[in-house]
Amino acid sequence: MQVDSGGQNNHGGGAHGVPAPRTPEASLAGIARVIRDDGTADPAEDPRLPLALVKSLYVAMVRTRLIDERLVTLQRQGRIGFHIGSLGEEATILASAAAMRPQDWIFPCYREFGALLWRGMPLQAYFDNMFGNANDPAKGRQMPDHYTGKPYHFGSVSSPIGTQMTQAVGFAWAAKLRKDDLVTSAYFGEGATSSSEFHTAMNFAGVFKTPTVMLCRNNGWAISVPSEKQSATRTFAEKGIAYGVPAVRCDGNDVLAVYKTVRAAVEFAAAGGGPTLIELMTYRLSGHSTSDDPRAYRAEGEVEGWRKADPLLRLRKHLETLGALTDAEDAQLRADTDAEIKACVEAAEAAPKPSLESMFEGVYAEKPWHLREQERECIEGPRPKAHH
Ligand SMILES: Cc1ncc(C[n+]2csc(CCOP(=O)(O)OP(=O)(O)O)c2C)c(N)n1
Repeated sequence: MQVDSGGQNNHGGGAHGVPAPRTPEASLAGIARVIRDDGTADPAEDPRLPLALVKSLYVAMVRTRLIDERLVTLQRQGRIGFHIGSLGEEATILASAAAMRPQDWIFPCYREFGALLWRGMPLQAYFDNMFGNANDPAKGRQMPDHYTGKPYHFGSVSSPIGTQMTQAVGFAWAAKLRKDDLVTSAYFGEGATSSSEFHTAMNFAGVFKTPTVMLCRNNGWAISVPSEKQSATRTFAEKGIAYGVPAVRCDGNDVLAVYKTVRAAVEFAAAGGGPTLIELMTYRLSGHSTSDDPRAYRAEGEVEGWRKADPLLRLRKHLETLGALTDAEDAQLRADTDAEIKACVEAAEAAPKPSLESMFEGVYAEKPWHLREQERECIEGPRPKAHH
């Protein structure tokens, strides 16, 4: 795989510093895609996935979208503290997760709950995490959306930008040394390519040829920093060249193109070829998180343009051209998903809070004396002051 490093910068703008025309047309020009504007698949590019897989990707993307919307409402109502979602980026996340093999490990950024659900985490467990209740797999010790999924071969979300990249590369190196048939992937935004972890991970991956797929979701923004101000390179993919890592750019709103590109990188890694850097061109339709108001720094017109390139609309149109989805089926899917979400919210809200004792569990096999003392004071209150 080779990256086309010529031509325009990340969002079709000119030289560094020149305002970019931040439209889907400019961003996606000349980039590998499969689903054409009329909804049909380009026969020369079509990976010819089984229809059942394509439909299950649509179901998962709709589910992810509806969960996202519900969580924003819950946060606005003060029922959860925070949410960071994937509105507009569902194809980058679901299709790449689907392209990984079951034994492969995924190291998430923080927008990839859809990948965790794809891997089989029950929706209830995710909502338990969002409410931080006693059933939360992370035991209510983390912010919402800081999930963990060891049974699903899914690393824990780490807040510091970029840490998952070195984790993914280190894990892959260990697998390679042990001769395990295992590939890892790391998700990150284009802003994270400015972190030292990116450079450490890429250098290590390039030198040791680790079986790693580096998934850069170029969604146009790193909170309020536009992608064209993030780097002086014309693409983020071309950063791979400096590390001897093959790189490719792909239409991130085209579910079939993402699957095809990631699957090729997984097979390349599994065959001993080493890492690949994939720049998935997409757009963050929402704010950075529920703590952000993007109206303070970006034009609403820009967002409107990208709404028309919504990956869900594109996949729906594709399924319609195949005669594989009717309006009634789509409405039923949404109604069923809404009911599933509602039941999970009710159960998560009704569940007890984590116990005070649970704060002292899970680190030591045998609690040291000072922890036991702190636990007692925490639960019984401070000891009365000694009288001298
Ligand atoms: C080391 C570190 N620096 C800064 C932050 C604050 N921060 C959280 S998200 C973010 C932007 C990340 O943007 P990008 O990597 O493009 O990912 P996106 O959110 O767009 O998916 C920043 C600066 C952090 N979490 N960690």
